[in-house]
Amino acid sequence: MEQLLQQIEKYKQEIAAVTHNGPDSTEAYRIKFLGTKGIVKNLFAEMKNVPNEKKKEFGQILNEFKQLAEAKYESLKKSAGATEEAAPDIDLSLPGDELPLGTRHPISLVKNEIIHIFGRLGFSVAEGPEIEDDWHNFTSLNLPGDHPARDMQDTFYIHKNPDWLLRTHTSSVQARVMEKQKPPIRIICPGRVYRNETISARAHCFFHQTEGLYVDENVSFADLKQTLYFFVQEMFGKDVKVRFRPSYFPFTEPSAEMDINCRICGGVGCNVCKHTGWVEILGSGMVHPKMLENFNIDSNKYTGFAFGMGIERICQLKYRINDLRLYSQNDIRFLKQFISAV
Ligand code: 2NL
Repeated sequence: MEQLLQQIEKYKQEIAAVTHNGPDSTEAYRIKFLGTKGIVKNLFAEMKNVPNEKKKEFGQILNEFKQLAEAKYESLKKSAGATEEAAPDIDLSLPGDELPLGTRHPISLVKNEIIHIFGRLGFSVAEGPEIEDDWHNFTSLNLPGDHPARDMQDTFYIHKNPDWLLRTHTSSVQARVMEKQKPPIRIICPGRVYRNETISARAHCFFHQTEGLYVDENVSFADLKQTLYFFVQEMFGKDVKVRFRPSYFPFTEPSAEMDINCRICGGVGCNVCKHTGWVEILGSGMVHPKMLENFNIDSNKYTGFAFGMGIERICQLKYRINDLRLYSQNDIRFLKQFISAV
């Protein structure tokens, strides 16, 4: 009996020292301890040699030992599973899957370029909400109630509250800046605007604009011309020719539109320049004094110029995109052409 107990203690130490070493060694362990001719079976066979009065005590010890041997076997099997999970059947030395990288949208490319060019002239970027109220989109900008730009046909109004609308231009952002900030003000306002138009190659219910505003002491029409001339030279190249034509905008006086010589046909005549050799790219003017006063800016002390341009139009001239619908159709064949543009 004493000998048997010593033997069991040795087996216990042996079991404790066994570690997981692959499926073969787990099976060897099972055969050695739990097999039909294994240690546990043999120890139970020794029961017949144990004196009757010790049988109960020995039986308990044997049962505990059997449980210990079985528990070890279960834990060896478990660690086998864990090892398999940790080492999935893949070859880590193979090259990875290629991730298809997106491209920047041409509108974003041109917008970023505009921001960069005006940034070098000290203009910062201002942004505002796309859902506006009547005051910021129209009234404060000198657009009287009967002005055609306020026409129901052009403006998307919000049903629940007709004082709210989708901004029709980004001038509303400038209005918000003038409300809060005193001159000097030198900002550009790029963003999406909405008009109730039938969608075609030449019109869309939303498009993008960049407007600009410079208000300070002694800002002149000469500053306006030179700023915009610098802009188109940077955008289209030093050889660009410009032309200013008198025009009308409700927020500026005097007002002018700026044309550049057609980048598509070089002046020979095409349908982008309507065979004139000139393409209109922006509207501009000196900020109407009445508007400065709307924002409590002293129009005797301060003057300013402002301008607005459609980003789609600049894009059309730069990348020869002649259908506005392409910008919002998300056709991958169109978008991936801009993969190398930054
Ligand atoms: C165009 C013409 C223009 C402005 C926008 C403006 C804004 C403020 C004050 C004065 Cl807050 N003017 N904006 C001025 C002249 C022309 O846009 O053809 N846009 C696409």
